[in-house]
Amino acid sequence: MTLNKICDVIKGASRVAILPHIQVDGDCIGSSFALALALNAAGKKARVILEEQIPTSYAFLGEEYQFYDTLEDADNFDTVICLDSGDEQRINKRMSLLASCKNTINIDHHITNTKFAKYNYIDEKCAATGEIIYRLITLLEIEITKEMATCLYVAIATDTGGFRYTNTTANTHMIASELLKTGIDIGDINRKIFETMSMQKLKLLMEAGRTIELFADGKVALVCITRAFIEKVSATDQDVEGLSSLPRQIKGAEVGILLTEKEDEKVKVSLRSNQYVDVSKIAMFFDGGGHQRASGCTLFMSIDTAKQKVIEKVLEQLI
Ligand SMILES: [Mn+2]
Repeated sequence: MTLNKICDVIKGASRVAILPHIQVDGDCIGSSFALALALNAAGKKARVILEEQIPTSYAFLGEEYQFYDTLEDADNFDTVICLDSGDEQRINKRMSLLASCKNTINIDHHITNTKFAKYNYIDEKCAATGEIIYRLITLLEIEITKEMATCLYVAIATDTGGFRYTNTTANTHMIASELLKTGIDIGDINRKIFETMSMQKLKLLMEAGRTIELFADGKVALVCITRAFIEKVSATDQDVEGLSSLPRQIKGAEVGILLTEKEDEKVKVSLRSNQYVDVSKIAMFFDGGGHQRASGCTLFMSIDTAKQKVIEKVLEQLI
């Protein structure tokens, strides 16, 4: 499937639902808002449909969205576009919108994407789905406004860790360069997305420091955040989200693991690696997915059992 074909399908669309994945991150929400702005500028009726609140750090990107639970005209879309979502679980309840829709499109950059839509465009060479959306808007010959550029910049900057991760390419910088030409305020954007944290997040960071454990001569670093602690400090999912890159920052660590107890017997596992361990293999073993350097899965067991199982698998991959 080429991006030109996706472009043709979108040109024929009139009422479009845009679906970012659950556990909203900067890439999926930035890509979704940018595409909605672009399609609406082209005279279509596009709406971003969510299942949960947007993390406060991304709230400045826009308010033009609707919650799935309050949707009344669910059958009214002729096209549904899923963004940055590796599998159906990431679309969750909103998969019902795909069932009743003529044209379904899936645009993503996860190598593990299950191609669950009618039209799938997956480019794993792109650092962010935002890069693909930039190309798509350009192909559609829609002028990229400052507002769209802000959304796309957030998408790309967050998935590349501020253009620091190795997924960043020359093309990533070329796109960023084009976005900057629209006059976006990168100082303000970067402060909002990278240099602002809630008090709850700071408390989580301190807890992470307290619970950290090292394995394999420090090559593996693990942090556990329990439900009880999350409740004690009234932390939200978004407060927990940003902790995943912390353990692998310890000097000597190759793999960093964050275990978050979501509910009793439900543990979210975030895996990150620095140089050579392909953590997507570990995530896929546990029915999760992701990239070589960043992936995740959910285990339905106690946090202690999850810890043992994940450590065992990570140590296997280390050899
Ligand atoms: Mn992404």
